[in-house]
Formats: sequence, structure tokens, C-alpha cells
Amino acid sequence: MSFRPALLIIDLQNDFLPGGSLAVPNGEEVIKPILELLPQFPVVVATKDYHPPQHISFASVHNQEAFTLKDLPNPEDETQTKSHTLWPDHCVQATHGCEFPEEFLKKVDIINDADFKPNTSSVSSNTTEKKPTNVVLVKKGYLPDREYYSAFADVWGLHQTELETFLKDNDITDLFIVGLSMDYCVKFTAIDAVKRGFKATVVQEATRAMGKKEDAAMELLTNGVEMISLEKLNEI
Ligand code: VGL
Ligand code: ZN
Repeated sequence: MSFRPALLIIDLQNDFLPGGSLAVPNGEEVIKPILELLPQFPVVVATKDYHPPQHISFASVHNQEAFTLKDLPNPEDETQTKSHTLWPDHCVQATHGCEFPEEFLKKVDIINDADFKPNTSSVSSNTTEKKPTNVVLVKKGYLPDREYYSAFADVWGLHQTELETFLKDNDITDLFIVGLSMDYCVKFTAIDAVKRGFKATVVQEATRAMGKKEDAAMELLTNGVEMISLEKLNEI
């Protein structure tokens, strides 16, 4: 079996960082380890939660308090519903909250999947200056009538993003998953990755949870996702 890893950075966006509308406690602590990991991967993908202003997951749309629950319908079959957590407005397209943090943007070139070329070396041949890492952007959450937690598809499994096709086209076998938040988009993306035939590993120092990280870790492990420390990852 070949080993072709990719780094998958989930929702490293201002709204999930301090001062953001859905800030994850200590979320800023993931930035440094993620910047350290960037030059180590030939393929790097970063996702964006990318909501329109009236997204169905926003409490404001339902005149409800944030963090309460509501049954929301399957967009293709209104007789089916699922309980959803309603969120403060967050990651609205074209707002600061939707952007990647400056420290990250300084180190990367954001490209779309069609323009992707693997990163070779992070150090260019004739200078010691670091080249930016090419990072493929995958957006999710832009259809207004459905929630997305996994970066592969909406919660109903109806609309698939380009993520799986991109990874398979590039022969990726192993995903190292980092970013925010460990109990929502990181967790659901990692579990979905295993279901789609990838080996999925979450890097401990490079993710933070909204709630209890032990609960998220347990759920990851029981669903076939591995966890690794930065130190151990650097030995691979
Ligand atoms: C997320 C809640 C709502 C996440 C996104 O990125 O974990 N959580 N939208
Ligand atoms: Zn969201």
C-alpha cells in the first residue's frame, strides 16, 4: 500500500477564533502548530464554512436563541427532520469572520482545486526565503437550506463538495486533520473520511473543541479515527 498524505485544515476562520461570533475556547492555540505542519505536506486543503446571510443553521433566522435545538427538514423530503443546534450568525460570505486569520494568509497561496500542483520544497533553490504553501480551498455550507459539518457533504448526504474527488484524483491515502472545531466539523469530517476509505488522523495540538475534548476524542476513536501528537507526527 502506498502512503500519500494530505493535511486537511478545517474552518480556520476568524469567527471561530477569539473575537469571532462563534469563538472556540483557546482556538488561537491551533494556529502555530498548523503553520508548523504546512511545509511538511505535498498536498494541503483548507476548508471554509461559507454561509449565505440567512443560513438555516442561524438562530436569528428562526427567532430563537443561539445554542438551542430545532428540528430542521431534509431539503429534498420535508417529512424527514433531524434535530440541529442553532448557532449565532457566523462565517457569512464576504465578511471578516469568514476569512482565514492573517498569520495563516501570510504563509499560503490559496488556490482552487483545478489549479492545484503539489508543493515540492518549501525552500526555493536560490534563496533561503520560504515559498508560500499552495493550499486548495474547499467551501461548504453555502446552500442556504441545509447544515454542513463534514467537509465532504451536508448533514443529509445530499450535496457532495469537491473534496473527495480532489483527494482521490491526487491519490491521497491518509488525511491528517486539524482546525476547528474538534467536536463539530473536525470530528464529522474525520469520521466521514474513514467511511470514504481514507485513513484519518487528528493532530491533538492542532485542534480545539467547543465542549469537552475527551468526548470528541472518544467518538473519533470508536469510529476508526486515530489521534496523534505533533511530536509523534514529526517522526513519520
Ligand atoms: C462549525 C458549528 C457551525 C465548525 C461550523 O466548523 O465546527 N460548527 N458551523
Ligand atoms: Zn456553520
